[in-house]
Amino acid sequence: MVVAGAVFDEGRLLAARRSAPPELAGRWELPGGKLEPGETAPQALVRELREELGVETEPGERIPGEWPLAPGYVLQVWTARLLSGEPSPLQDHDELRWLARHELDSVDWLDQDRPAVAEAARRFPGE
Ligand code: 523
Repeated sequence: MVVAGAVFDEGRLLAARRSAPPELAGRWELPGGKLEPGETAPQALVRELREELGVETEPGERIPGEWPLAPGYVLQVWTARLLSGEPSPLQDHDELRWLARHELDSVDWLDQDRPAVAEAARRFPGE
């Protein structure tokens, strides 16, 4: 399983542009990664966001749905709140953007992330 985070801060959602592998490079995703043995999805999410972006986060609720990836993998998404740190593209990404609700269509999301982003859009804080 792969877990990704819908990270919200100040009413915006964090989008990350992949730098690898070549077939995904340049497309945007909700950041995250594969579960390691023994991890729960929220634990994996906190670890991946720390490794990839250098931030501490608190997982919130799971966004309903499960989206197929490569054979044997599915994508699940959890909301997450930024606790500390300023996200920077340390690993796997070459650009980050904070998107307001009306800007969600301004980046080229990975196909499999689109339905998750649409669901996440319904969870903008204060809306
Ligand atoms: N996706 C994906 N969307 C999305 C993520 C976080 C991942 O489609 N929001 C896909 C991309 C890869 C696979 O899931 O095909 C694994 O994601 P990756 O490479 O971010 O996971 P890692 O960092 O755990 O992978 P390894 O480098 O292999 O450990």
